[in-house]
Amino acid sequence: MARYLVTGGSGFIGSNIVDELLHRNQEVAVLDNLSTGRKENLAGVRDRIAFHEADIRDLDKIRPLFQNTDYVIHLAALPSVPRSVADPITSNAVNIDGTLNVLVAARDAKVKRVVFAASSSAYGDNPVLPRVETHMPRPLSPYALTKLAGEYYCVMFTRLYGLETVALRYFNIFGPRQNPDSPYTGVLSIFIAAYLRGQTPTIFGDGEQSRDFTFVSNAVDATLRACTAEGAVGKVINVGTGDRYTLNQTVALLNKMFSKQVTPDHGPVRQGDVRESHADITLARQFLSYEPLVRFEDGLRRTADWARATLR
Ligand code: UD2
Repeated sequence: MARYLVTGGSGFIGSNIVDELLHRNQEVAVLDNLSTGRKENLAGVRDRIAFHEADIRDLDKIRPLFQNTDYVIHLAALPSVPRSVADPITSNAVNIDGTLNVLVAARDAKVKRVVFAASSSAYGDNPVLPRVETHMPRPLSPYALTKLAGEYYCVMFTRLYGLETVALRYFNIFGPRQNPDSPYTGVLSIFIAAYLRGQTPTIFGDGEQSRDFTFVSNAVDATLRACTAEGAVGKVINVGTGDRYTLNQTVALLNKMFSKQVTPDHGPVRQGDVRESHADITLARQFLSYEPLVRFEDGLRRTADWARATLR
């Protein structure tokens, strides 16, 4: 049994990782300030984990939590491109300063490895598709830049201090527990909630922007593999599916799934928005033996089932 510390473990991706770790009989501690994470996400496992309410911006407070830890899965962050455009200073403080604190605490506690949730947004408007990790990053938003800085810190900590790190560039993760009621959540959770509540979704732009929407269980699997995979240390690795869908295609799928004929409203293109996104997952296959097991349409169905059972 190994001991895992999951920062951001109350969040959407974090709580899914915690569930899987417990399923694998691992020991789990969660560090979360509950700013975007929710206690309900851990309600079913609360008595099986150690929960620490703390903010990664507070190094003195988080330091002791890293003692006797084998693996740190660092997900705590302020996600969202538009949030970062509205308030770049807070996104910077949490995502960059906070990540630096996590790395310092992990280094000093001599943890075996840190796996960092990086983001596909790092590629920005680089015109080449699919995205390969060697492509030049061209961040378009403060959020993208903060996630890229986090990766650079990870790679640097491996070189400078010998702390094992792996940075995973998650590509638009979606699935159960992605909160549709936050304005800064992922588009699919917003759209599914709109279908269920009889509301009209809004597409920002013409709907021809594309994403490599990745069901959360694929990201969970890749992340746990990254904790122990030999050869992944010091690397930046895409975690996606290798497929891409436009928002218009997504709406067509949802219309079919819900047997509706919804015509979305359209609004202006979001500032800092990426136009196309599509992962090359060769490195993940090579270094993590990763294979996306749940494809987009299946993931969409599972997410809709969850939303149906959960949402009001
Ligand atoms: C970025 C990253 C993603 C992750 C995420 C965290 C890219 C390509 N992806 O997601 O990997 O790090 O940030 O926040 O940068 N939209 C609508 N209507 C809505 C909501 C969104 O049309 O009601 C559009 C939005 O303008 C965008 C697309 O849907 O073109 C996806 O938006 P999102 O917020 O789900 O995720 P995105 O791509 O900013």
